[in-house]
Amino acid sequence: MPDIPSQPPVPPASTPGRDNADGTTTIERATQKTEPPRLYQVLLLNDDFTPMEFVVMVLQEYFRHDLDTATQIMLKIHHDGRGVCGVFSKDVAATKVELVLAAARRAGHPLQCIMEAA
Ligand code: TYC
Repeated sequence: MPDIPSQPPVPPASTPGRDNADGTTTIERATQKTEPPRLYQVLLLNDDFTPMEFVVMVLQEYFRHDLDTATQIMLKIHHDGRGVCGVFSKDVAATKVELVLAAARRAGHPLQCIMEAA
């Protein structure tokens, strides 16, 4: 009759990432850090030629601002040289810039629209 041990066997002491005495290897799971996606501001720049009404339309149609907010943002751009239309993920910001520039060129206006990391 074999002796029944009173305690379960103690696993060998190990160092993470090292081979153990019993031929097994202990590895440590790397902690995964997922950063939140970066956000981008889309801005309009002032110029002397694009009509105010066109800029207000852009802010309403492409950035979903109401008439009052769109007018305030347009006037801020007119006075300060630039203003934020909205903050988006990179892909959405890039698409907004493309659509606004295409609409401005179609209408024959030199309006500039850019994106910057927020
Ligand atoms: N400065 C333009 C004007 O007086 C109006 C304007 C506002 C143009 C904002 C561009 O992003 C702009 N007609």
